[in-house]
Amino acid sequence: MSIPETAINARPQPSVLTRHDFPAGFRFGVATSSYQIEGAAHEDGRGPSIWDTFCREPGRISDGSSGDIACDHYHRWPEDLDLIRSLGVDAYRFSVAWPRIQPTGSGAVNAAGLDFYERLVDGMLERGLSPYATLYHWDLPQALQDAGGWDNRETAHRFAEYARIFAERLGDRVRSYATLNEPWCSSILSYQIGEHAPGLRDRRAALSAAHHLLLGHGEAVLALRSVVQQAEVGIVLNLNPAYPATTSPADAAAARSFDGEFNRWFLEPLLVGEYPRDTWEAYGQDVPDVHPGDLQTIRQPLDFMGVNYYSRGLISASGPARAEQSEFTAMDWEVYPQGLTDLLVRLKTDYLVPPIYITENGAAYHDVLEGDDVHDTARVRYFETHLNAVRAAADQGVDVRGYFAWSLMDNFEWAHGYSKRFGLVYVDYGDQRRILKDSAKWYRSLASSEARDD
Ligand code: IFM
Repeated sequence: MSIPETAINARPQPSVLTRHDFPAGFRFGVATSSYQIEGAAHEDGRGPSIWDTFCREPGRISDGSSGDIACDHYHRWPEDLDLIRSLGVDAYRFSVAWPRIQPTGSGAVNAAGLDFYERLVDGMLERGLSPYATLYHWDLPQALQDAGGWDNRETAHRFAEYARIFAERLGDRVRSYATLNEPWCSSILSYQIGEHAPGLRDRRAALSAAHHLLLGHGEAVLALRSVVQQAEVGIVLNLNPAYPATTSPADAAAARSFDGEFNRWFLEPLLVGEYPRDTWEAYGQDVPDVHPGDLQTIRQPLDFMGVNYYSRGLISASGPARAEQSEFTAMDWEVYPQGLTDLLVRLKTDYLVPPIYITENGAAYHDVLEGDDVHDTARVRYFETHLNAVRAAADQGVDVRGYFAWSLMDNFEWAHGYSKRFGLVYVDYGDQRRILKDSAKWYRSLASSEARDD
């Protein structure tokens, strides 16, 4: 869809949404992840991760880059926390790099790694920001990959051990823990589709990885709760609601099958304690080796469910379809805010779902830096329409507690390198300057609006 010239030239407008449009106590935040922003890949005892390895393999990353330097957040974190504070938000969702804490994924702990996250968390608390920690956002220690990665059941146990180590040090200051970010990506996208590290194309290995990720989640929940009595523990899923492209029964069946593989394969073990039967049968010989007791371990009571929403799946019997009349982002993802309302209402209707946080939502666009400005009108509209979608779900009784914009700043977008910009804040990778886009100013006007007092 083309955007009118007048909209392109418009100057930043404050948000018409305010905190009063959301439930009492609703939290606004921004999100990032370790490998995407930290850089300092070889400093202070950090061990190599699967992404360090993957980035060095020719052809894996579209611009040939890596997270070696990224946004240099490892060194610039005080300014970055000041920046977050200046946006008026309540909370910061960050992730912890496992190879900084345990360089080989097991055994010896690297004190300098824990020290870094302690400084970071203390810095948040000093600025009045609540830390929302994610323990695994894809940077698996390479040594564990060498032993089979998530295809190896042992990795689940190692993950729980690492979660315990982190909580023993930071548990007096970090209350909110998400175990995993988007296990669909770290299993299917990484072991079956081959687009993410370790870049395999093996469905059996992918389903085994997904099972061990979920098992690691369950074991980590137990470990976290045993260390931090007040812990609020959850998991973050990327959910992609599926819509049939037409009213034909064949498209409806295809959409149901997509939903099984993408959404229910993760939701149901976590919330029901079973894999979805239709999808299990469709996977045939490739299903994972589930040991007695695994599903009980996986189905831990959760304090929250993190939902990452970007777009919907429009599905036909012959594969993904495209709604040509729609607007698409620079990722070629359809802008479809109604999907977020539908998804949230469905989670409430179909499952005994815990309170929900939107842990990621945002869009990449082709931003243009003009002096000290980026007039990212389309991104402002994306945030506004999706926040309205969250509000609509809350009005329908969904217990949604907060919203984290993805992302605080432009960063390393995995296989796309630095070619896709998701930030509220523009990063000039030449000199690491941070420049507020119009969307950051818009979000600030919302987050800085007067809080509800009921
Ligand atoms: O950048 C990623 C993030 O790491 C996980 N969720 C989706 C984002 C955009 O692709």
